[in-house]
Amino acid sequence: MASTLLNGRNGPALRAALVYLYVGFALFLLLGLLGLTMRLAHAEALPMDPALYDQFFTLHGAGMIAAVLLGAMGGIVAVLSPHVHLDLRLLWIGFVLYLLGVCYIPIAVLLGGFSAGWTVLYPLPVAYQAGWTSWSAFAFLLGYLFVALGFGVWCLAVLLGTAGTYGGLRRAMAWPLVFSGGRATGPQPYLQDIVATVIAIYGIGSVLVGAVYLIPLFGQNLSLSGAVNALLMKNLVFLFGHNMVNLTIYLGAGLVYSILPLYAGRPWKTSWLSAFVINLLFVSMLLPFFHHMYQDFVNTVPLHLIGEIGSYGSGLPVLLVTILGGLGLVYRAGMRWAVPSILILIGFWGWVFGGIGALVDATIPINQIYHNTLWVPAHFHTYYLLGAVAFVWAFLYHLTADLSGHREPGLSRTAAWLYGIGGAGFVLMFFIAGAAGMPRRYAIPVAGTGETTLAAIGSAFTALLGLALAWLAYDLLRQLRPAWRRTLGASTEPTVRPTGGAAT
Ligand code: HEM
Ligand SMILES: [Cu+2]
Repeated sequence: MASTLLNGRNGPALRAALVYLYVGFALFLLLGLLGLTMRLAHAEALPMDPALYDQFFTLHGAGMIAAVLLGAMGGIVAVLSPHVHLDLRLLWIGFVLYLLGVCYIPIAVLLGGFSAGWTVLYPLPVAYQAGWTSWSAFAFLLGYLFVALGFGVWCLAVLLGTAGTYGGLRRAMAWPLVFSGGRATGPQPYLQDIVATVIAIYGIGSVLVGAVYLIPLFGQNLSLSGAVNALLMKNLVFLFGHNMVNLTIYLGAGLVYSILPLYAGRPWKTSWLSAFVINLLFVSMLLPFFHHMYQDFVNTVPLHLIGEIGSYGSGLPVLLVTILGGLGLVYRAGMRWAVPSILILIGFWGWVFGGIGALVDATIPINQIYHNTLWVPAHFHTYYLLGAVAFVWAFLYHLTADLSGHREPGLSRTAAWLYGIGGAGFVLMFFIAGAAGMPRRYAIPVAGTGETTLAAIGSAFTALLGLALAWLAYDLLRQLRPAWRRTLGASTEPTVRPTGGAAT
C-alpha cells in the first residue's frame, strides 16, 4: 500500500510522534483499569472505600482526557511530518512540560487525597474541609498548568510549521478558498492541515482561558487573594473543559482525513464546504459550552438559549462533513478492512451515537432530569471511547504497522471488533442506569436504579474491551522496535511538497 507517511518520512519528527502516542496509549490503559475497578465497585464485586472512588474518578477523568489528547497531538505530528517542518525543540519542550503536568496529578490524588473531580469546580479545590490538603490542591492545579503549557507549546510548533509550509496562517486555514466561495484555484492545504491549524489557534485561546481560571485558584491556595465570583469561574472552567474535550475529537478527525483514504484507495479532497466547516469551528466550538450551565438559572436566559441553539446548530456540520465524507469515501471503494479502518468506522458510529446522547442532554427540559446522572458519562464515553479514542488508536496502529513494515495478522481484526462490542456494551449500561436516575460520581449504587446489575453487565463488557486492548497492545509492542529503527534511517527534513487536495 502506498503510504504518504512513509514516502516522506521525517525521522526525528516521527520519533517524537511515536513517543507522544505510546505514552498516551500506556496512560490510557492504566486509567482504563481504574475505570474497570470503579465499575466493579458498583457491581459490588470489589469492596471500595467511597473516598477512594472519589479519588479514582478524579484521577481517571483528568488523566484520560490528558492521555487521549497527548495521543492525538502525537498523531498530528506524524501526519504533518512529511510536508511540514516542525520545530523539534518545541515538540520536546512541549512533551516534557505536558508529562510533568501528568505526573503531578496522581501525586495530588493518591498521596494528597485530592478528589474534587477533573472539573475542579470552584470553590471545591480550595475547600480543604472536604478532606484534602492544600498542598494536594496546589499539586493538582500545577498539573493542569503544566499540561496546558505543554499543549500550548505544541500548538505553537504546529502553527509555525503550517504557516511556514503554506506561506502564512491564512493560507494554512484555506481562507483564500473559503472566502472566495470556492473559486480559488490551485493546490489547497490538506484537510488535516487545516484542522491542525484551526485547532492549534483555538488551543492557544483555550490555554489562555484555563490560565485565567487557574490564577485565582492559585491565589487563594497560597492565601494571596480572596474569594472570586463563583458563576464567572464556572463559566470559565466549562469553556476550558468543553474546548479541551472537543478539540481532541477534531484532532482525531484530522487523523481520519489522513489515513482513511489509504484504506479506501481514494483521495479525500479539500472542498470549499469541508474547509468552510472546519473554519466554522472557531464559532461552533465556542457557543455550545453554555449547555453545561443550564442548572445555573442566574446565568441569564439568552446564554441558555445560545447553549441550546449552539449545541444543536453548530455541533453538526463537522460531524456531517466527516462522516458523510468518510462514508462516501468508503462506499463501493473496495475497502481494505484492517484494524485501523475497522476502528475508524466504529469511531464514526460512536461519534454519531454519543453526539445524539449529548444533544438529548443539551435539551433544556431533559437536562433538568438527566443532568448529573450516569447519562452524562454515558454520552461522553460514547463519543470519546468509541469515537475520538478509536480514531487515535487506529492511527497509532496504522503508523506502527506502516513503519515496521509488518503485515497485520488478519486475526487481529477480531480485536478491533471486540473493541467495538465491549465498548458499546459498556456505554449502553451507563445510558440505561442514567435513564433510570443513577447519579454520576456516586460511590455507592442507589437502590431502585438497577445500577448494581447494570454495573456487573457493564464490567463484563469492559473486560471484553480490556481483552481487545491487550491484544492490540501486544501487536503494537511487537512492532515498536522495528518501527523505531526505520525512523532512524529516515531523512531528517520534510521531503514532500504539499500538493494537497486540489480545490473541487
Ligand atoms: C477504557 C474504558 C473506560 C472505563 C471502563 C471508564 C469508566 C469510568 C467510570 C466507571 C467512571 C465514573 C462514572 C461515575 O461514577 O460518575 C468514569 C468517569 C469518567 N471517565 Fe471514564 N472510562 C473509560 C474510558 C474513558 C475515556 C477514554 C475517557 C476520556 C478520554 C474517560 C473520561 C472520563 C471522565 C472525564 C469521567 C468523569 C469523571 C467525573 O465525573 O468527574 N473515560 N469512567
Ligand atoms: Cu460541552
